[in-house]
Amino acid sequence: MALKALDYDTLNENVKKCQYAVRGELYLRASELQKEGKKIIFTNVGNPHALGQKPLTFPRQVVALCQAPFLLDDPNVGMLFPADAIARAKHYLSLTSGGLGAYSDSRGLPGVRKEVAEFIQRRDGYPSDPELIFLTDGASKGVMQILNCVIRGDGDGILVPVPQYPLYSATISLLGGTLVPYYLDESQNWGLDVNNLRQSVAQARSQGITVRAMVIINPGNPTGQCLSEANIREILKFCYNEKLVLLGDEVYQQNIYQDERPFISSKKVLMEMGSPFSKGVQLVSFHTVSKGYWGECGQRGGYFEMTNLPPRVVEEIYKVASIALSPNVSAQILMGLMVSPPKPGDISYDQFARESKGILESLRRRARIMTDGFNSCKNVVCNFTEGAMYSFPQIRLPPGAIQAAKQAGKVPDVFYCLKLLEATGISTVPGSGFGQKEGVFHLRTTILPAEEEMPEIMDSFKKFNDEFMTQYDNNVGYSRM
Ligand code: DCS
Repeated sequence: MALKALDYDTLNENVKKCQYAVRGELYLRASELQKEGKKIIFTNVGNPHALGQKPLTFPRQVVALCQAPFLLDDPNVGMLFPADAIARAKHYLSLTSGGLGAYSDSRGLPGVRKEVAEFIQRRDGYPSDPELIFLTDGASKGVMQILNCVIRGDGDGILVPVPQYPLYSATISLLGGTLVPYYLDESQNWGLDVNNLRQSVAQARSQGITVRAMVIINPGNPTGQCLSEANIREILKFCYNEKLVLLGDEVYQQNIYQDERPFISSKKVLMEMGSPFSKGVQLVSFHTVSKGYWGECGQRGGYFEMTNLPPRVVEEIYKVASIALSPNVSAQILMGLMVSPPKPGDISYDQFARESKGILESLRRRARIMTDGFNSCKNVVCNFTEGAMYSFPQIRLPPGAIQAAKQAGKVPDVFYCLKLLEATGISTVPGSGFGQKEGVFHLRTTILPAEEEMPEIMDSFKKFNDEFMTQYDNNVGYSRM
């Protein structure tokens, strides 16, 4: 039969190559099982509200009023909404060009971009220019826009940490670029060794690849490590020497569960380094409303800030953003609220502080419960989740299990995760979806299930795992560390 214009055989090859494990085979099987009536715990996506996290009250009040501005004219509005929420809704509506139903500028509302710049300035202690901040539909769209501007073809390489969040590998495939991996060191709590970077770049160059940019994810997904200031400085120096644009994915900056290394932004470290670095290194930093104690994934709000990009490049990025007309306006308002939340003395401050603190403290406890739970299991080792929303235990698979996976036509960690899903309803993502060293196996789970359900989930994991290990155990030839 003749091929259709758009048949699988005629599909863009880059689309076929692109893989996105977070919604891959495991997720599809979990959805099937759910339809069959099995209780599934979806820990495959960092989607806090889907696992029961309640939205923060104040921002939703403001957005609700912006969505339904006629409520502002209702004489009873003050009985349902606090005065500061009413005032903020009026403020944001005044920044729009016709409320939430009107497109904004393609870079986002100037008033919100100004609030983002003020936030960055307060956070880092260095000036930030609203003209260099673009609001986006989630951080994902920003990352895609910037990679689109960097990648000219398969001769262009992007340094990406392995393990990594597959937004990067998938987008690089889609855009026809080349992913240049650098490995994080599991035995050093997923630390980043600049010597590995040098080796990766040298190897890529020997294959004729022009390495153009480097991605860091801080705190890390799926690995959960928080970079030290010294490490970020080394990375920035490396980018300066090698002429690389640094893409700083900082979407988990609020999600920190240790006190030794508080979050420090790449922008702040760069500014502190002074000349020639502060004027020389090109940096694009990303943030979102999807993470932190907000967890507003479905709202799709994000921004990126550009440092040391020439005005003509910024103009071109604006042009490309303009093709999509406008980022989602209600999420721009949420972003405005995230960067300028209620302040001490405001009517809504106490409630806002109580809610956000409650979520963060619980996440910190959950990070601990998960890591300890995994480390109590047979043949499982797990670094502590210092930040972000994930636990990434290594599963040391016995040869019998690797053999059984082969027979089933599955990658070993996919085999393990499928068995886990069937036995317990826990839906995870196999480590192979993020990249890992050859012959080493992991899984990723979020730390997001409700705290009161955690002990039961970890018990059921342990029961499954220990039985699995006993079933396949013959005490020799384990997958290596
Ligand atoms: N960057 C990182 C490191 C992420 O983990 C995510 C989402 C994003 C960017 C994009 O988020 P938004 O587009 O929503 O701003 N993390 C996915 C994940 O691993 N699980 O859930 C979503």
